[in-house]
Amino acid sequence: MTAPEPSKTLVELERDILDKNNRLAERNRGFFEARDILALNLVSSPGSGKTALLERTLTDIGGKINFAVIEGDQQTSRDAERIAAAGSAVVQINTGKGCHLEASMVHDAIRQLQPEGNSVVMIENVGNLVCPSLFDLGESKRVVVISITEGEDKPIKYPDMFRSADLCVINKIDLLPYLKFDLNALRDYALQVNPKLEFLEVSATVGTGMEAWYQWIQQARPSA
Ligand SMILES: Nc1nc2c(ncn2[C@@H]2O[C@H](COP(=O)(O)OP(=O)(O)OP(=O)(O)O)[C@@H](O)[C@H]2O)c(=O)[nH]1
Ligand SMILES: [Mg+2]
Ligand SMILES: [Zn+2]
Repeated sequence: MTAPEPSKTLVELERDILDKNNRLAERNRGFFEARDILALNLVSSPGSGKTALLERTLTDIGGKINFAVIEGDQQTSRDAERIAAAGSAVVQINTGKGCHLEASMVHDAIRQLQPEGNSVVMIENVGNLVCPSLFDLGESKRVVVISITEGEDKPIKYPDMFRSADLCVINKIDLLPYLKFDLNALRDYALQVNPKLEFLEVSATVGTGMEAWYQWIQQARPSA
């Protein structure tokens, strides 16, 4: 017996999903652009310190810049609770079995958050170095966070994520004395897949390098 002919191949189904996502992403982008909002999509493997980076950012410059945060995780509101404690408006999205945010989810979150004109919307994606790279959320810029406990070779193992990012934030540099980690090798690997990638080195918990991150945010804002 032969299997029934599927009406669409997997590749076609995947293309349909991505096409639909791209259309919705453009709507989100239009919303952000019309209001001079800087929207950042923070992507990384689990535990690189995305929420820690956001917490410190909100504490340090939340008084100067209007922030709104969208938190993506498979389960729990733990990150949203941390962000709320740091004083920002936040919406938590739980993706359940899903392993990335999609433009439609961000669209719903924007409706709830109603971010003000000229604000900065931080979208913390689900910790996953693979498929978040495929899904445009309508962000202005994509920021890949890598912590130095993950190894230098991640950019060449997960090239799509580093290729699609505008900025690479290297986090946990306070741990450099305890690890065998070659910062130059990480940069070289990342530049192999994306010669235009920018880099910042920070420690979200100690605070090292955060000033440069704040300057990068300021310069990326449409009003800058
Ligand atoms: N030493 C050190 N630890 C850090 C730093 N940033 C974050 N951490 C720790 O790393 C762990 C994970 O941090 P989170 O901010 O939860 O990471 P995340 O990327 O938001 O994690 P997911 O949302 O689960 O993907 C926590 O124990 C943090 O305290 C840093 O700069 N230095
Ligand atoms: Mg987090
Ligand atoms: Zn996924």
